[in-house]
Amino acid sequence: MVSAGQMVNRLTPVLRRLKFLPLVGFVALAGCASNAPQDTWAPEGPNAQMIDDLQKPIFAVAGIVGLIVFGAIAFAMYKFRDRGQPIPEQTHGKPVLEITLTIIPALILTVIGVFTVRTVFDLAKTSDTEMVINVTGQQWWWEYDYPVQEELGITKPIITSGQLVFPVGTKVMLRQTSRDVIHSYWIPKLNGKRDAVPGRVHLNRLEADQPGIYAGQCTEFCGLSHANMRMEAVALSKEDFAKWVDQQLADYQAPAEGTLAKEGETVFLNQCVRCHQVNGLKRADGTPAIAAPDENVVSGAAPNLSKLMTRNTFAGAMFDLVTPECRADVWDASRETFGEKYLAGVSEECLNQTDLRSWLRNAPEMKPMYANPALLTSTGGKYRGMPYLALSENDIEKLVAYLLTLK
Ligand code: HEC
Ligand SMILES: [Cu+2]
Repeated sequence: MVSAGQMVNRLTPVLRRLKFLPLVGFVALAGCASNAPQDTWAPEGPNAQMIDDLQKPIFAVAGIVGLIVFGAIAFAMYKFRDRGQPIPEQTHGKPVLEITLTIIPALILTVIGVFTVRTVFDLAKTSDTEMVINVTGQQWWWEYDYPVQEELGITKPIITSGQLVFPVGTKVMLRQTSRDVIHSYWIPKLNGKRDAVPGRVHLNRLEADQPGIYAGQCTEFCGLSHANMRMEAVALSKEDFAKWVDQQLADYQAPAEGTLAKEGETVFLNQCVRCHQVNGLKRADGTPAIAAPDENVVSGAAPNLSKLMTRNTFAGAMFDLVTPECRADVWDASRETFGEKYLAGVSEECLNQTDLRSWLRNAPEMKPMYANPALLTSTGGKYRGMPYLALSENDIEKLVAYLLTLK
């Protein structure tokens, strides 16, 4: 008979080894989250579907093989465990068994390989492209520029950031590159990931079946704020997309004289235009205000703010430009009303004043940009991201009023 005390003594080392089990449990439970916007197992477009159709069977095959292998190991460990018996007779060579165990995996891998290569080629297809968007990554936000495509109503180039807007049921080809280090573009519900590499253009196909906002984030470690480099792909119905294009191409509306927004425009001209472009904005002397971010920023670019208030996130889709209630309203909208709500843009009531003001007050505090401030000097005084500008609260007030007019 074993006493309870001896039992505990025998079990303790075993239990000690199992202390990570709760962690495994938590990780497993995390897989059950219902609100998982970046779920790779829930495709919502043909490319993601192709990947899903490939990965599910492979996962099953790998799972079965894994179970057989682990089962065989566990069985052998138990059956032949050390009980003080002498070392068994040593043998060498079992050709039939060895050849069989080589042929079976080779056959499995060949079948998987055929399907994989086929999918790789299908995913790489670009000959049937219906629309092109250039995607440029930089620390730590994405820029989207739409070259002229008359058949889509894009009669002038459109430049935006953070949210990639495109029509549903359209084969969109992203032409990806980077202005600094390697980033990677991934909207899990729409396609696999593809790196954005400086000096190269990588093609990536995106297509969504339904209107909606599809989330993603940079998937190649790219520095301090890598985790804050997000993206959102916004799919609109074809009619709504046409409206979005008109919205983006609409002329600049200067704020009326004597308004707070007009004063904000002056602050903007003094403080912001050296980095940020607002198409159509003119200086007091009537000359166009052209931004020259390359002199101030490491990547050589800053987001184009012409239609800032038509997006609903900012700074690499990290912060909401609208209040949580207004954003929930857009996200939860049924497929029919989604486009209408998205196109409405940011109203004064919906503006997330708190985050936008904090951003203008001290952007690097909101989004880490320098692990070590000395780096600012070593990069020749150029900024990586938006700098601290020591603006007065008064100027921030005016700027917010002005930014609200940019739609
Ligand atoms: C030295 C260049 C520089 C100056 C000057 C500057 N910014 Fe920025 N700004 C940036 C960069 C770079 C980003 C992108 C940062 C990121 O997302 O990490 C940015 C981001 C922003 C964003 C978010 C845009 C988006 O779509 O994500 C807003 C809004 C903004 N700046 C407003 C302003 C205003 C207003 C001023 C003037 C008071 C100003 N900035 C001055 C470089 C600058
Ligand atoms: Cu990145």
